[in-house]
Amino acid sequence: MTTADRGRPRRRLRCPICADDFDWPEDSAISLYDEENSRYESVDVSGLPEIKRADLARKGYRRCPNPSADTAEHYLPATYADYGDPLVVGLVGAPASGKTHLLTAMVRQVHLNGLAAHGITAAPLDFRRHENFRKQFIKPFEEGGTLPGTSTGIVEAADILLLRGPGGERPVTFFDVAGEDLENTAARNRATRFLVGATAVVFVHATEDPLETGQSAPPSENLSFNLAVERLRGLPGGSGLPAVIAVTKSDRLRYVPPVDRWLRRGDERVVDAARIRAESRDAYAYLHHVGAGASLRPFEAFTRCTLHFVSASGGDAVVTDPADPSKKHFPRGFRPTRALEPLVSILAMTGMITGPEAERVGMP
Ligand SMILES: Nc1nc2c(ncn2[C@@H]2O[C@H](COP(=O)(O)OP(=O)(O)OP(=O)(O)O)[C@@H](O)[C@H]2O)c(=O)[nH]1
Ligand SMILES: [Mg+2]
Ligand SMILES: [Zn+2]
Repeated sequence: MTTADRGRPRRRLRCPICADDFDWPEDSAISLYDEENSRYESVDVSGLPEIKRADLARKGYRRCPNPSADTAEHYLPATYADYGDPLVVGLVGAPASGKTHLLTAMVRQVHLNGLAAHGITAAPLDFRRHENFRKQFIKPFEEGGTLPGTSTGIVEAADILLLRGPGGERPVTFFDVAGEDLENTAARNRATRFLVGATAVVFVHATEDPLETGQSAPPSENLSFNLAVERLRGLPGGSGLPAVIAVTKSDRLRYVPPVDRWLRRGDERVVDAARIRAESRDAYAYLHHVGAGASLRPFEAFTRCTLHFVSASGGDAVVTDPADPSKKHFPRGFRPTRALEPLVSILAMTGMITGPEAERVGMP
């Protein structure tokens, strides 16, 4: 806790992990993670000088009180309540649609200062979580390997960052669960609880590989989108949630107009509402044309929604070892294209990027 925080009214927050609302505790106990014994230890920092207390808080955690007592013990960064309203961004899409690769490309680029053109800088807010994300996802991806499918039953956030920009300083939590969980209709499936606390959603639709023969037509239903849309719309203010549809694996369409034009633009340096509307119109037409109208549900359901052509890897993965077809790598390395654009639209729609253009993003 920093000096500025003391004496201010208790803050009510929603935990991104269990989705419970609670008053952020004002006491000066924080938990530090003991790597050696793999456990959190509570430390009373009240007797320490301010500078040391702030330093420990930045590295420390707070156990979520989880008033509903419905989730296993979990911790949030001790400074989670020190900033503006938290953003919670969830990815939704079918199994193998490309959620994990897209999130990895996005988070990596954010850390490489990819949002600088929009006046936004990033730092990990949860150092342990980010280190884990880096080791498990960013590093193997940079080395050209494909990432494994996400295990079912994940309830924890993938990464928690702190973004600083014209719209203030806000924590951003990303959720990436298994597509199989997102298609599960069991009401008590905990892995999709993040939807209750989500403040923005990235719906991920994968383009079909035009080179693969004998492939079935795209399904006329998108179960993961449907379930998430219905659930989100049932929440108070749900239809006002900013949403984006990321048409990923667009590298497969790199010679197909008008996708080729969008991909060639690379990362954008300014937010231009008319340009985003034009890309959304093209992506809408593409999905409609290939019979993937079911993937357009979020566009109909949410008042602010943009569509983007993206590629996390820049190309298709190939089998490394014919004896083990599950092992694949990207032969041309890892070249994300426009992977940040869905996040930029979300940041514009949530007020992290400010100005008249940002205010018009995703408006009908
Ligand atoms: N061509 C191409 N292939 C991609 C891209 N992103 C992912 N893939 C391929 O799609 C496969 C599935 O991607 P994942 O990111 O694991 O998909 P997911 O949606 O996280 O899947 P689950 O975790 O099972 O729900 C990967 O193994 C890659 O081979 C992309 O941008 N372009
Ligand atoms: Mg995954
Ligand atoms: Zn919680």
